[in-house]
Formats: sequence, C-alpha cells, structure tokens
Amino acid sequence: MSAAVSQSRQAFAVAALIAALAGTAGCGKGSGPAVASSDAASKVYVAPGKYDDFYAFLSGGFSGQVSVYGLPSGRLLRVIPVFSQDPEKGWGYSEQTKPMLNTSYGFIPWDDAHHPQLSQTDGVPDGRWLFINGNNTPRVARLDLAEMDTKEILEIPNGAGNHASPFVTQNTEYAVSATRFSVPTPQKDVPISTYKENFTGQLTFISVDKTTGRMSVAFQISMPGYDYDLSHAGKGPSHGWSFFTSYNTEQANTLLERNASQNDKDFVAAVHWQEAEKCVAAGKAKVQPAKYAHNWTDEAGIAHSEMLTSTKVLAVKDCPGLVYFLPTPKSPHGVDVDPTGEYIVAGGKLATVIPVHSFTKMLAAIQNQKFDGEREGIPILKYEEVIAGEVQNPGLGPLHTEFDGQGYAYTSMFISSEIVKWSLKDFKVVDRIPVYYSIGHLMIPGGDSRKPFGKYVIALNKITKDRYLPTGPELAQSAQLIDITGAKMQVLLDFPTIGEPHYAQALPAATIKDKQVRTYAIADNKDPNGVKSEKETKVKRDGKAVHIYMTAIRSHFVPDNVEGVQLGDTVYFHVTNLEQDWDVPHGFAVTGARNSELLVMPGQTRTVTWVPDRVGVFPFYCTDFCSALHQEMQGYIRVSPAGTKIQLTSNSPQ
Ligand code: K7E
Ligand code: CUA
Repeated sequence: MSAAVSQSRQAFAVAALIAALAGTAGCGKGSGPAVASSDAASKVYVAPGKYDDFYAFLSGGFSGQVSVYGLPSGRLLRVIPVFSQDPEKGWGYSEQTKPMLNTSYGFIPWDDAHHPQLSQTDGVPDGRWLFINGNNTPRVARLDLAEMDTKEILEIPNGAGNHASPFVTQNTEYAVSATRFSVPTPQKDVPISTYKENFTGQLTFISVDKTTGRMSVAFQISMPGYDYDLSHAGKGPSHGWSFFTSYNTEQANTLLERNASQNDKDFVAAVHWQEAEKCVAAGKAKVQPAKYAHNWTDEAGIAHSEMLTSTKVLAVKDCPGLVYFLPTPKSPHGVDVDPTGEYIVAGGKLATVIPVHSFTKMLAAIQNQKFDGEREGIPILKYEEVIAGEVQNPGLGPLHTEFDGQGYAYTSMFISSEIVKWSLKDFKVVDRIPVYYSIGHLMIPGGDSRKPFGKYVIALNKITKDRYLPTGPELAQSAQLIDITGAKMQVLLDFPTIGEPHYAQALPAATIKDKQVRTYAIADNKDPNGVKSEKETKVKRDGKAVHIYMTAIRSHFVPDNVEGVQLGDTVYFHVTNLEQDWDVPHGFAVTGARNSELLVMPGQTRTVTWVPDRVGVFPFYCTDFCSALHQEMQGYIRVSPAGTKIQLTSNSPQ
C-alpha cells in the first residue's frame, strides 16, 4: 500500500468523483432491493407489550431536534425538542422554556442539529447526558437522559458553522466545537477576497462539570482559515488528544466544489488538549471580548439565560506541541478513532482509499521530527511516517467509520451507496452491502466508544426514492437496520426518520430504562407561579398584566371561568398539573393564542402568554386526551373593552 501508488490512482479518479458528487449522488440505479427475509422480520419483531433492546438517539438534522427510536423495531418513541420551537410540547413557547433559545443574535427558534454524543466514562457511554451541536447559530446542547429533556444550551463564541461538534473526550472532560466556516475573528468588516489574510478557524473545548454536566467554554485554539469538518477524541493510549478533519486547505472563498478540491491532501489536525490545558494554566491564552449566551434549566424546571463577555484564545505559536497536521487524502469528512485508540480513520470524500493513521507512529514521528514543512507554525507530519495503511478499493465517497469491537471497521460510502466492512488487522475489505441510498453517517451502538455493543449497524440515508410510498416532491430520509452478527451483513429493516439524520448514538436499554423520571413531585414544585392545590388558585391584576394561577387535574381546570380581562391586557396562564400519575399530562390552549399549546407534565407548571385582540368570551381547553371526560375539560375567559368597570374575578375556591 504505497502512498505513491495511491496518489496516482487518486489523480485519475478525482475528476470523475467531483462530477459524481455534483450530480444526482449515486442513487442505486435500479440496483435490486435488499430483500428482507422472514428471518429478518423475526429479528426486528418486538412483540406488542415488549421492550426494545436499545435506545437510539438520531439527530433531527434541519428539524433541530433529537428523535428517540427503539432498536431493533425502529419504532419512534419520542422527539425531544432541542434547538427548534416545538408546538407539540410547547418547547420554546412557554415562558419557562423560551430563554433556552436565546443567543447573542436574539431569540433563535431553529437550528441544524447533526451529531448526538452520549456522555462517556472511561470511554464507555454512561447514560447520563446526550450532547448535540447546532450548526447554524453555533451552539451545543446538553440533554438529560433520565428526563429526555434539553437542560442546557451554550452558544459558541467566535463560532461559525459549528459542525465538528460535540464529540466528547473519554471521561466527558470536554465536548468540542469547531468552525466549519472560517470567519474574521473577532468579526469585522473586510472584503471577502481577503480570506487568506483575515479569516481564521477556531477549535473550542467546552468543559463539562463531572457532577452537574454544566458546560463552559474552557479555551479556544486559533487555527489557520480552513474548514474544520468533523472530530473524534482519542481514547485509551490516545486519550488527551482530539482529532479534527479539515478541508479547503486551499483557502478558497468561492466555488469551493472546485477550488477546495485542488490539494491532493488536506489535514487531520491532531490536537493535544492536555498540552493546551498546561498552556492555559500557564497564562498563555489571551482573554478576548466575545458575546455569547449560556442558557440552562434550573431544578424548578425554569430556563435562565445569561450573556457572557469573554473567552480565552490560545495561539498555536504560544503553545508548542499543541497541534500537528496529518496529511490526509482528499477533502476528508469524518474522522473516527478505533476502540483501542490506535487507529485514526479519515473519510476522504474524493479519495479512492481510506487512510488509516497510527497513533503510535504519529508520536514517533513527532519525537523524531519527521516533518514535511509547516503551515502557520503547525508542523506537517510526513504521510508515510504516520500512515498505518490504506484500505484499497473501498468504494466511492468514504465518509464515516464505526467499529464493532471485534476487530472490524464499517465505512459509509456516499457515492457508491454502500457500507464497507474491513479488517483492522490488514485493512482488507471483507464484506460490503448496498444501502438505499446515499448514506451519510452510519452507527453501531457504542461504535465510537472503547467498548462497542455491536449487533447492528444503522445506515443513515439521505435519499429514499422508490423505497417508500411516494409523498409528493418531499420524500423521507431513512435509516436501515443491518445485522452485523454474521460474516455477511444483512439488511433487516427500513424506517423513515425525522428531519435529516446525520449522526446517531445508541446504548443498551437497561442502562437508562429504569432511571426514567415518571412524574415531578407536586410537593417539590418550586416554580414561583406554581400552586400546590386547587385552594391556592387565584387571579391577580398587576397593571396591564393579568396572572391566572390555575390547576389541571382529570377532568377540570380551576378556575374555569375568568372575567374582568380588558383589551390591552397581557394574560399569563400559569397552569400546574396536579396529577401524580405517570403518563397523565394535561394540555392547555386558548383561542387566538399566537404561540402554541402548553403540554404540562404531572407536578409541573407551565406558563403561556395570551394577548387578546377583541372583545368577547373565549374558550380554553385541554389538548391532551387525558380521561373519559377530557372533552369536558374546558373553560371560558371573558374579555371586555379597555377601561371596563368589571373587576377581575374567577371561580377559584378562594
Ligand atoms: Cu457527515 Cu453533518 Cu456528520 Cu451529515 S455530516 S452525513
Ligand atoms: Cu386534561 Cu385532557
């Protein structure tokens, strides 16, 4: 597997690959459907009333959310709202949750979510938290897996296109973030043509509190102005390092499809974050002004938002030994580290081989200064000195790699629409299976950890034409469940997904099933607008603000008649759900509300704001079919002209 040979092969193939990428990317052209046999059906059959073996968390892509599936059934269990307002759950509409979507750009009710990451202890998913990146307005969110709820969102200062994120280190010391799009840092008004002089990349290390999970920006590393695309942390022997792919090392600022496809090799940046910690501790990072939001939900279930004002930025020249470049063919996308921590696998979108770097060889090359020049003070290691091997003839358009813990790697091939299984011993392809179609990420439960759980690989496909009943111009993206327990991979199941799934994570159900929160104790309700019984319900006028402190329990609201509201008032419905049974939420909606319903969990309080714009008597009702008399769960609010003499009253008991 000589590098020279692989280079000439690449030169030959690249033009064709670019053309293929630009066109209708590789949709299966009548390749026969993978027939799932009855044997396959029995492997995914989870009998009614039985549980799945795995929880899978799929990114919602441009829906901004996370979806939770059971495996092997492929049943959708829940959509967890993260970056996007969700009217089904009132997320981002209720007063308690709105601050979660605050940013330095204001209230941003949407993002593009790509990479869920389970928290890890000793390199193994521990079932505590799930992190996910917001790509567009750079943010990282942390979800609690006992409540399946978003608890924290941190904006990334100096960020732009937060794609290589959140990829945690072995003990969740850090989640990372990187600029896919280099920008002037700090932002300034310059001609775009001055890209090379004025644009920089930024790698951000977000520290995660061991007990609370609370995130904060620990430090940022200022990098050459390339596009930093994906990342994975080292593990075991390579713990202490994180790896980031880059493309556009040409530093083009227009028509990147051509202009950023010139270089034969781009780089994987190997970042020794333990070295960065030392440099930061020694005061070598510069404190720079930056404005970014930090949002979190407190124990009372109420979100807060603060605006932070500075960040620590480390220049590579001030911290020798911090970053090295591993030359990597060609416009690499994914970078994945095998369970032993020795192999660093990159997926060169335009490469004809899959390069596998060796961590051991990398350390030796650094030691012996086997450099091939440098870029902006970052030594470039010699390709031959760091490469462990190249997987030959893997297919077209390698993107991402996962591992089964049995010595095999599985790489997604976008252009040739297949998964390729290869051996970590000799880098030889041992099996391949077509997928339908145009696979992006793939995921094995625990497949990026030190101890993969194996059993399945899921193909996360971009295009499904001819796989499902057609639904107009817009077709579902799709996941395919593939059995990897035998010598040959076997497709078991197709299931559609929410939004575009990029990455996903999965873990055995037993890890988190029994710690699922069922209700919130009403006695512990600390919401200042909550009430603990119907007796405490009331209405209160405060200038033009009207507060209605009300309760919901099967099958009535208290109060359910309110009068004395006037045009010009703003009405706050503070609804507390008094139920203490699992699976009995109540909803709340009122005519003409300009936001959404509330969906209130047992023991919880949620507030919706309503500004009536006309005189009359308006109904409100429970939206969640909670009991036989759910349809009776309704009430009225009367709105009178401004200046009316009618006092604010209700039929609450007090
Ligand atoms: Cu490959 Cu955003 Cu991880 Cu999608 S990215 S495929
Ligand atoms: Cu409460 Cu329906």
